[in-house]
Amino acid sequence: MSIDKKCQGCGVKLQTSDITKLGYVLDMNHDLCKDCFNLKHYHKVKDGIDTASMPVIEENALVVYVLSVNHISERLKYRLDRHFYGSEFILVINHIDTLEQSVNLNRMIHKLREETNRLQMKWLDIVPVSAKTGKYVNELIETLAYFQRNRNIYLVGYQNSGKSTLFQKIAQTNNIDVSVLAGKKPGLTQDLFDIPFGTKKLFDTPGIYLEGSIAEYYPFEIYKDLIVEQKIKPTIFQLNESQSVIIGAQAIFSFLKGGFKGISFHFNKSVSLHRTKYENAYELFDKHKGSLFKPYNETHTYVKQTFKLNQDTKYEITISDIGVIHIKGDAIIEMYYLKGLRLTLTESLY
Ligand SMILES: Nc1nc2c(ncn2[C@@H]2O[C@H](COP(=O)(O)OP(=O)(O)OP(=O)(O)O)[C@@H](O)[C@H]2O)c(=O)[nH]1
Ligand SMILES: [Mg+2]
Repeated sequence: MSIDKKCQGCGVKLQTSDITKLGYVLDMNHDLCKDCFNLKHYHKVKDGIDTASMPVIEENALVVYVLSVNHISERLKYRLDRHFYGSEFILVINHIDTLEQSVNLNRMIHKLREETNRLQMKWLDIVPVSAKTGKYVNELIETLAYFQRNRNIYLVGYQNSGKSTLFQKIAQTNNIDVSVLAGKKPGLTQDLFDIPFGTKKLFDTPGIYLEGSIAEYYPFEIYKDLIVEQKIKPTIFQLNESQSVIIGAQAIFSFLKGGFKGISFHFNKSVSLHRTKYENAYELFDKHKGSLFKPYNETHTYVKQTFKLNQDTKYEITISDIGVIHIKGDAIIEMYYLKGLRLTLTESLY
């Protein structure tokens, strides 16, 4: 007789037959699969991303859409508010501890509200939090309790948005022990986890795959230092037309037209920012890729795109989960970046 047993770290079904497949354990007495064991005890993560889509949840739930500020430009990719039949929705903006002190959260929420009103998206509330530091988590718990109305609550969102970290924090606040693991590998959680909450339950769910993540290009040991997870002190370059900034080996930003501007780059310290003349940029990059401009992989290819930015609008160029560039129009810019890497140009929310 075989007994189904789930890994307590990620929720995958445990198995003893194939070491190369998910859920492997030496014997069924173990509670963590091989991957979660390595993560928990050695901070080692297996490469490769699970491309899961929407989690399956019951009808008439209270859905908490956990959106990291790292993914804020992707907020409308899926209309989650239409996806889960009969449910109501709360929007949680996570990772706010990574934003600069000067960011006005109220203004950001106001802009999000305006946008969602325009699109007739119905959020019961929009709550900013830091799952990591616990900031505003008590306020969120109060909001959830207020809107729960005898329903199960589900934390839903992109991979790496911080659902499991938030789940742990809420559990901890209520003195409940949970085993689910959190970490920088996108797609860590593989199945539902639950704790009692109010009259019913709170569920953590597997994240929704967001393509073009930096984790698709490098092994964990490299991409873990590129993903934004701590407060970023932006670098502001005063650029003239025809100047470029080489961003690690991931991208080249070129300011083609627009006079003289202060342009801010929000990247981890581990990503080098190298300013140069546009006419030299590509040659310089080719010459020093792999040495000055890292991490470089010779199998990677790049694409080039030009954008026209309108006057009186502040823009945000988001390069996957590694950083953002803020620039005011009007301007013409060129972006050269890893083919397939997620790159978005949106109006800035802050
Ligand atoms: N700075 C910061 N980091 C956070 C915050 N919340 C989560 N993280 C980090 O983000 C990474 C991903 O967190 P998880 O909680 O595993 O994300 P998830 O949404 O459960 O991811 P999947 O299970 O893959 O869907 C981890 O390294 C966390 O430490 C936050 O509020 N601030
Ligand atoms: Mg998770």
